Amino acid sequence: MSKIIIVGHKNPDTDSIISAIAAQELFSKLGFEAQARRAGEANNETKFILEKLGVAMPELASSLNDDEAVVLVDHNEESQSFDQIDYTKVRYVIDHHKMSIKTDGPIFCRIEPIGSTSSLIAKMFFEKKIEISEIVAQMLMAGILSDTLNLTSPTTTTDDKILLEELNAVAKIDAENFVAEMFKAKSSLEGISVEDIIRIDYKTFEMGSNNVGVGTWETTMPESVNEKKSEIIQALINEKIAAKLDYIFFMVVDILKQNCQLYLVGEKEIELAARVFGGELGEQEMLLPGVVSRKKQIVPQLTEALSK
Ligand SMILES: [Mn+2]
Repeated sequence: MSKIIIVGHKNPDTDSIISAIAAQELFSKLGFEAQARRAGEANNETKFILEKLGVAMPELASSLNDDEAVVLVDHNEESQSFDQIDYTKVRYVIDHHKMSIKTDGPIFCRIEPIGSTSSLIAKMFFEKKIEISEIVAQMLMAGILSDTLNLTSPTTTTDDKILLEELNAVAKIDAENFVAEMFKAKSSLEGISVEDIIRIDYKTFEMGSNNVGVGTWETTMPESVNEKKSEIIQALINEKIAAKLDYIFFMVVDILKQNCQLYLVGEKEIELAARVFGGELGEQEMLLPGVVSRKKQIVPQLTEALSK
């Protein structure tokens, strides 16, 4: 039997790393030789969770051997996969983003509009009646709480809430306390450069004929990021030029106040944001009350406007 490599997206967030580790347990218990990998440096929140639970960070994904097949978690867009991936080796996709994969033959595919990929992995454990270890149950709870911003993001579904309760029957954690510690770690700028702030949760998208970069920084302390705003804008401009992007945006998401300051690096971005979101314009930024989700509240709206 071939070996399977399970990997999330580049610039991995907590959900991307945790769903890979949990899927490793799932596929191992289903009889596969499975290994979780990561497609980049983990963020401070993910490092905090794995350290707290005593779980090793997966190794970086690298070139695939001939006998290795791939399970993609938390993404399916080729531009978001690790650089050395060979898409002909993808056998399974488990994801909660829009489908953009094209394959030569049939593959297994589980995509649902649900709050996190961790929720989907939990669902698969329960559906297949496979026992979840306490530590994986704890990790999956962290993955759900992280990706749904403690069940406040508009991406949150009833399933996510039910799955959290089912998981906690095994995990037995104080979720409120845990999530407060997670968000504190997520908001920490310790050891984080301006380039890191942009890169840590950054994705590029094809919107019509445009290449668009959208970075996010979720925080309970937006002031600490705003202090570096001019440096961040300059770094975004550099990235826009280096990656030959048509537009670049950056969201500073206030997890507690549930809003987003959308940084706007130039006239093009200001014009587009005014047209699409129509929020209150400040100095190279727009305040968007109630907006916290790139996937649901930013990317579809920009894509629609740029596809006309
Ligand atoms: Mn996710």
